[in-house]
Amino acid sequence: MVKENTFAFFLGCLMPNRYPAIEKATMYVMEKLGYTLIDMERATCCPAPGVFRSFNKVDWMVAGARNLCIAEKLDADILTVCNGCFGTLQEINKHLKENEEQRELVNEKLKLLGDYEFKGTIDVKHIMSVLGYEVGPWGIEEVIIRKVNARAAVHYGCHFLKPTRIREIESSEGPTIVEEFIEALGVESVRFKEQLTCCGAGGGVKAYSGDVSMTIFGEKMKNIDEVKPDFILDICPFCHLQFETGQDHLNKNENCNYDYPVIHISQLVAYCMGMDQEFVGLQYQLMGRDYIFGGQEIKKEEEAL
Ligand code: 9S8
Ligand code: 9S8
Ligand code: COM
Repeated sequence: MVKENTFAFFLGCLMPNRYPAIEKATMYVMEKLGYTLIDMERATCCPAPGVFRSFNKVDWMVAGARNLCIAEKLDADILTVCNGCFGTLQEINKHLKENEEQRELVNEKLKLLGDYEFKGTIDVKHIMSVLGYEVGPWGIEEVIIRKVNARAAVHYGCHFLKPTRIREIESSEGPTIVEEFIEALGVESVRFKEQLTCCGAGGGVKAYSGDVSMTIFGEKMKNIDEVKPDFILDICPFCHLQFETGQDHLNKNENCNYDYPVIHISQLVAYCMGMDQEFVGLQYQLMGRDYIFGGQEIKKEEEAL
């Protein structure tokens, strides 16, 4: 039995190295919601699904299973805030639970790495599904102290939803989990053309060809710009990186003039729960545009659950 209301917090690579504010915001949110987060000592890259899996599926599974074993030893389900990490760990976990032959193969190789054996005792969760399905829009309303009065372009990213058969999140073609949740925070989601396509970073594309990645991203930004949102909301640090650095790239090289704040779901929720803009990392993302998050104060911090 895994520990209740406890997660082994899988950091991945990007968040701790590039976006510590997302990490801090996640810890703030989860702790305020009554969850305990445990560090996963000696965890490595998940490894990134679009990159490692494409080269060697067995090695990808072994390295991923090693991370899963760390959480198994902690008796806790894994929490990730990244689509890529979720994609890898959820898929390997499911695959090895269901497939004895592959489990034996991976366990043989795991022995070479030390005291690791995949048993299949835990689950892997993305923070968006914890917020959307377990806490729920109904539950979050009780704990927020301010609502944001703004329109967001929601970017789901690929690995959270697909492959549908493996993820089992909800409809991968018409998802509503993010929209329904952020409505409770006072955020209106504005639909835009080809909303569910890739940001252009994943699948090794950004590393292999910056140009191709920016062509895909340029289309995405054009579609977002058509609906003029107040900010872009993501649920994945890699998409986050693409939206942040990609806008600068397009401005410098393609004569664009984009300046949309990019905000991860953890940051948005932390802000609504009362975390200081400065700590949540938003003073940087918003670049002085406090008004976006001015919002209405709905209750005092002491009154929130
Ligand atoms: S780990 Fe290494 S590159 Fe990354 S952030 Fe999310 S996907 Fe998993
Ligand atoms: S979209 Fe396509 S592969 Fe991915 S999830 Fe995050 S990065 Fe952006
Ligand atoms: C994207 C991860 S979040 S990967 O580049 O597809 O591996």
